[in-house]
Amino acid sequence: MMAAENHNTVTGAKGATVIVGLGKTGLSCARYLVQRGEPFVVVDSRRDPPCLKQLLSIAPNVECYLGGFEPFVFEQATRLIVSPGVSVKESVIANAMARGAQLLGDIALFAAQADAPIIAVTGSNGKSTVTSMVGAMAEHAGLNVKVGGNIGIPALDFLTGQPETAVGNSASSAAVEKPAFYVLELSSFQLETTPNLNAAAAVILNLSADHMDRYANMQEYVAAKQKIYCNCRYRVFNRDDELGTQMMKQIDSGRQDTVVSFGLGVPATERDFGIEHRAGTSWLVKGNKALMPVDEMSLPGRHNQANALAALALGEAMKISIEDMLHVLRNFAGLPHRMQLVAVLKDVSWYNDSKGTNVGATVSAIAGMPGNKILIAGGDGKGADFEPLREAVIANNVRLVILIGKDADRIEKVLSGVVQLERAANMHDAVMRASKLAKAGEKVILSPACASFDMFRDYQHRGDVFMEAVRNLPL
Ligand code: UMA
Ligand code: ADP
Repeated sequence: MMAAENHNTVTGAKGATVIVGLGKTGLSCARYLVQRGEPFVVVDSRRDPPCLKQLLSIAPNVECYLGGFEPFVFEQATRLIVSPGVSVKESVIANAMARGAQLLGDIALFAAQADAPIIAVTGSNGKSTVTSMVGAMAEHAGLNVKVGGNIGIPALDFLTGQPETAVGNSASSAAVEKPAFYVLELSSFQLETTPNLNAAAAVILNLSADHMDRYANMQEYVAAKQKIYCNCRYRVFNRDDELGTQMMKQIDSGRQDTVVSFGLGVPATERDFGIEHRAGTSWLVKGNKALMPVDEMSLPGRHNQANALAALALGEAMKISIEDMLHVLRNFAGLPHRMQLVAVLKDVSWYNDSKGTNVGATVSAIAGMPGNKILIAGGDGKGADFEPLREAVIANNVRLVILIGKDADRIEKVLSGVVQLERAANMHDAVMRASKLAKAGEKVILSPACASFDMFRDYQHRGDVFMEAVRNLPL
C-alpha cells in the first residue's frame, strides 16, 4: 500500500520515524531503515518526488505522504530524518523539535554506524575537487576508499551495499568489502543535521556567502559548517580565511587534537602546508620542506593550489605517502563543469564553469584566468549579495558580461557602469551573443555565480546545454 495523501493519521509505530524528502538521500535512508527492520513513514512536499518508484520497490507497504507537509504526519514523530533540500526551519519541523522530536540527517545515521574512519570535506567552494583529489590519492596508494556524500553518492548507500557505490573497485567486491576510509563531501545542510560527525580528519576549505536563502545570516551558515569539527581528531583549516581562522582559535582553547593549517603563504610551523618562492620557483611546501614546484600541478589557478594543499594535509592524516599524493597532483584531470575547457574556436577559448554556483566561485574563476574575457552569468542567486562581482570584474579584465536567468536584474544593478552588459533569453542565445562579440585571443567563461534551478535541472544540465551550444557554433 502506498498511503493515500488524504489520510489524516499515521498508523502505529511507523509514525515515530519520519523521513522528510524523497530524493536520493531520502531513498538511502529508507533502504537503511528497511535493512534494519525499523518502521518509518515518508513525506515529501512534491507530488511526484524523484525516488518514489525505487522506494515502493524496496518498501511496497510504506506510508508515504506527498504533495505537502501535513502537520499530522509530524505531530506523532519522535525522530525526523530530514533531507538536505528541506529547511529545518519549516514550521512543521520546528514544531516537532520544540516538542522534543530528534532531528537527524543521513550523515548522522551514517556517522553512528560507519565501520571505517571518516575523512570529511566542507567549505563554500572546492569541496568536490578536494574530495576527489583525496579519494584519488588514497586509491593511488592502494587503499580501498569510498568517496561520497554531497558529491553525489548518499553516504548510507555505502552501508547498504548499493552497487553504484563502488569507487575504483569492482561493484561486487566494493559492496561487501570494508573500506580503509570514507571520504565525504558535506554541505552545510548535511552538517546542520549531524550532531556528532566524529571524523578522523576534517577540513573547512573556505567560508564565503552561499545559500543565503536558507540562512538568516553568515553566522548561522558558519555555525552549520563548524559542526564538521565535532569530535574530530585531526582538524585542517585555511589560515588565509578570516572566518575559518577565527573559528579555529575559538575551538582550540584547551584541546589537544592535531590542528594543521594550509594557505598560500609560507607556513609558520613544520606541520603546516603552504607555498614558498625559492630561486625563482614557487613550491608546494610542508613547513620548510619543499615538496613540488607548483607548475607541475595539472590543475591551474591559485584556488586549486589551495585545494591541493588541503588535500595534502588530509592525505597525511590518512598516512598516504607524499610521493603518492604528489603523483595525483601532477596527474589529476579535474572534474567536469569546473573551468572545463570546451573548445578553442577562431582563437577564442570557451570554458564551462557551471559548478560556479556562488559569488565566491565565480570571483575565483575569473581571477584565475589571465587575459581579456567574456563572462556568462546569472540564474537563481539564492539570496546572495552580488557586490563582490563588481570589484572582480574590474580587476580581472572582464570586457563583457552576458546575463541570463532569474537574478539577471540584481546582477545588472551591481555591474552597471563598470562593464559592457548584455541580456540573453537563454543559454543558446548567450552563447550566440558571446560568439558574435568575442575577439581573437579572448576567453568566454560560463561561471554563473548562481544556482541553476530556475532554468535547468541542475548544474550538470546547465553545463551540458552550454557545451552543446558551443559545439554547435558555426565554424
Ligand atoms: N525538495 C522539495 N520537497 C521535499 C524535499 C526536497 O521540494 O520534500 C526539493 C529541494 O528543495 C531540492 C530538491 O528537492 O531542491 C532536492 O532535495 P533533496 O534533499 O531530495 O536532494 P537529494 O536528491 O537527496 O540530493 C542531496 C543533495 N541535494 C541538496 O542538498 C539540495 C545533493 O547535493 C547530494 O549530492 C545528495 O543529497 C547526496 O548526498 C546536490 C546539491 O545541490 C549536488 N547540493 C548543494 C550544493 O552543493 O550547493 C548543497
Ligand atoms: P564545490 O563542491 O564546493 O561546489 P567544486 O570543487 O565543485 O566546489 O568547484 C566549484 C567551483 O568553485 C569551481 O568551478 C571553481 O570556479 C571554484 N573553486 C574551486 N575551488 C575553489 C577554492 N578553493 N576557492 C574558491 N573557489 C573555488
